[in-house]
Amino acid sequence: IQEEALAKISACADAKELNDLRVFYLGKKGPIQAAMKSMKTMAPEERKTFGQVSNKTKQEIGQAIEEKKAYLEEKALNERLLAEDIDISLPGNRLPVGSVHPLTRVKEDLEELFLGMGYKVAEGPEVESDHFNFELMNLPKGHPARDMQDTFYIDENTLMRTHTSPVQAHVMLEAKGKGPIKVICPGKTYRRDDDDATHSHQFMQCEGLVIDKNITMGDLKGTLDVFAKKMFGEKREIRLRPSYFPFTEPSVEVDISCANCGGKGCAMCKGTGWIEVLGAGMVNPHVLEMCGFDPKEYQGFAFGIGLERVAMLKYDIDNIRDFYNNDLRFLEQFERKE
Ligand code: FA5
Repeated sequence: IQEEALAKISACADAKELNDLRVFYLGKKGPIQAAMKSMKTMAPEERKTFGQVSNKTKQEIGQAIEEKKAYLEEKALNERLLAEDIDISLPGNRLPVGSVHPLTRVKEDLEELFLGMGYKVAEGPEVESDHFNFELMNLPKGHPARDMQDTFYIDENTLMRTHTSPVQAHVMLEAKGKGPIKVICPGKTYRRDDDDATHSHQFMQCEGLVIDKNITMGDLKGTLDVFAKKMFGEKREIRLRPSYFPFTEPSVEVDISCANCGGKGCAMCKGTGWIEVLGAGMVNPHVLEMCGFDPKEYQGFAFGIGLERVAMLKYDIDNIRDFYNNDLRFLEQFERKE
């Protein structure tokens, strides 16, 4: 039996076959067990020897099976490792990588530009109080200029901020009447405007605020000039139009020549050749006062840039909705910055 078993174990080539052999030779219905049953009728001496031989046979077959099992397992592992061999010199598969959203890109470009001019970046809440969004901006309840910014109200005193200007008030109050202040505040803003090619009910602005002694309109104009040249290149023109904002006096609206039609007039610029990108002005002395600054000692200028408008000019995009539709064909055009 042992010879036959060992020969079969040695010839066996896979784990299942080996297990069948184990069950056959070492199991209850196997030939060894059958032989051991005949021990009952043997003389005691003979039974002893027979028992010893049987046990030894069982043990040796068991051991041969274990050894073969270990050998087969190792063989299988080696074969698998060989099959999975990785050639590290082969070129890798390129994983799809997203691109930076054009609005994020414009925001980062603005941050880089103004950080380079010594500004800090400040943030404020998108859900804002009426007090900060309007009252501290010189727009008390019932002020007609509130109509300029159609508002999503949450309750009587809480709203979705309509501009980034309330961050000005947060920064000034934190400074407790002590200048200088030089900050930009980029972020999301919300208005109940009808969506069209250049208006969205949710858009982004970047506020700028400078407070110091002896700040003039010349400083504002110089700063906007640097902004326009760095963002759009030397060729793009800007124009300042007198305007009105309750929080600045005097106030201006700043337009940049339309990239789409080169100033001739098209649908994007509504035939004017110019696109309004920001509002600005000298901080109204009343705002300075309400936010803890003495207007006799300090002056300041502020501006509020519409980020979508900047991105549209920069990348020749003719519909503001493209920023918010998440169409990959649009987004893929903006490759990742190195
Ligand atoms: C303001 O929001 C002022 N807070 C800006 C300001 C700041 C003036 C500091 C003076 C001093 P205005 O409502 O004009 O101003 O908006 C500023 C810019 O936001 C606009 O020039 C435009 O580029 C952008 N904008 C306004 N409404 C929308 C809209 N619905 N969709 C897209 N962009 C918009």
